[in-house]
Amino acid sequence: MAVNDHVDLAGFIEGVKRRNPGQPEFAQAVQEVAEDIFDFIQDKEEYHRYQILRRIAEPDRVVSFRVCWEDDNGNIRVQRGWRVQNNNSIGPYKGGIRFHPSVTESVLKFLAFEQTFKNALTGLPMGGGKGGANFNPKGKSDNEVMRFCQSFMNELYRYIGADIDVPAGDIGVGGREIGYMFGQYKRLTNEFTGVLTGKGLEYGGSLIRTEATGYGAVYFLRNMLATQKDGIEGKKVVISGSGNVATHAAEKINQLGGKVLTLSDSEGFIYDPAGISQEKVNWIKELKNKRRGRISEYAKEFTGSEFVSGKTPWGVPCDLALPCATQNELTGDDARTLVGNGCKAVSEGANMPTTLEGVHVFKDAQILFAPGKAANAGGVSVSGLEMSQNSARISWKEEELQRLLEDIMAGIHASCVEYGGRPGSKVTDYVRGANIAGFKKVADAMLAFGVV
Ligand code: NDP
Ligand code: 2IT
Repeated sequence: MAVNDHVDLAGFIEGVKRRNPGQPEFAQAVQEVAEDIFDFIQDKEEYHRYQILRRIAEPDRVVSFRVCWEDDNGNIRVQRGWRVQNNNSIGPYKGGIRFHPSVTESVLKFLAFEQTFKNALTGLPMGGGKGGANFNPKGKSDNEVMRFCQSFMNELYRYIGADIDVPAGDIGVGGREIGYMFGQYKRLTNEFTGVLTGKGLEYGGSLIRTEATGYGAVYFLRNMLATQKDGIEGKKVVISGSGNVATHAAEKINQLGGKVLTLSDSEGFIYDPAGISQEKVNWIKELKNKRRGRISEYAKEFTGSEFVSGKTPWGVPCDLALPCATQNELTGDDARTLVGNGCKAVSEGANMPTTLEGVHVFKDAQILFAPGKAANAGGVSVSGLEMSQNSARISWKEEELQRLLEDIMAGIHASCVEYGGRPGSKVTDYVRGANIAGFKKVADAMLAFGVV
């Protein structure tokens, strides 16, 4: 067989697995995209000839480095850090940094791959990247987190820059960590540029960046429901996670008249039949961001609620579901339970929270299902707007940013509808729509560059 003969989908996935041994998350993310792209490019010879999907699924580079730091007891600790620069065809690499003990090269490669399509969907000029370390910030003092962030940046600074690669937050990386990393970058380079997003408002951050991912996921949900002449008001909503994305999704659901029944963390979920009101969401933000506590404490604070240890919330009957914690937190069985309980729509606040089997269950049931690369793009969109503000050395007003965020989410929804039609399906296939619309933009830029 000549090297560039077309392989079928199974052969392609087989090759991805063979070239990336022990990287199941990466293979899963590529498969989810390839299932739609193979069909789309069937009659498009150029995409085959130039091996576009094969090239997008091979990161431009993966940098891995040692991160040493000293804990409060004087012990020397050694972690591993990475930056995956997946594709910069439509703009500088852009994507978050994750600090969590579960971080591996596979996880960051899947996230950087997904980010490439997500960023293309926003319509802003951003390529795809992701980074992180297998560092566990839980239980660490402020000083330990600071020393870790500084040591991480001592190596990362060589690979990033406002026009090269612009990291931001993700799991375990919020305003505090971005502050420490930006401070170290500035010290090392003697440069004040928009090299990170999610910065504090005092030093170049953008209004509504903190809220944008959770709010955006709910705007996307609202757009999907509107296609069925439905809305969020009066709906019962199940949300997982209790971090940045989950709490702001809960906040927006409350503002739009829905009732949030659950939130969770890695130890279990809380169920509050009275609804997790805005006042309660504020209490959780304080618990998580200031006291760095656990979600189980909620059940002790609010009578009538309960904490269910070691379980995810998908068994609680609901109209709408927003997985906002982490990858593969919603299995095929969970998806069948949700569908069986009459759930009408799912909007992924997290990246790849639904397993491939779960995605197929939602597609087959023809419920409204928004994949993370479309639904959670609000965060990186406002990051893109933060980059523009930094370049122009101005700060836009909140109203303007809110309007832009809603517009961008509506634009992504429209792109998914444009490319997500499926014969015999009564609803848009948002997975297919997002994959094809994101792919097309990056692929066409790559064709323009020739073979590089
Ligand atoms: P946070 O660190 O603020 O919160 C993460 C939440 O998810 C916590 O409640 C955490 O619980 C839970 N969680 C993390 N890992 C696991 C796990 N292995 N099993 C069960 N629960 C877990 O992160 P974010 O809210 O920022 O991120 C949540 C998701 O949203 C991620 O998938 C992220 O990639 C995605 N995302 C984030 C964006 C952003 O702007 N921040 C943008 C787009 C997507 P615990 O405290 O117990 O670890
Ligand atoms: O997954 C994501 O889109 C993020 N963690 C946000 C990335 C960013 O650059 O704001």
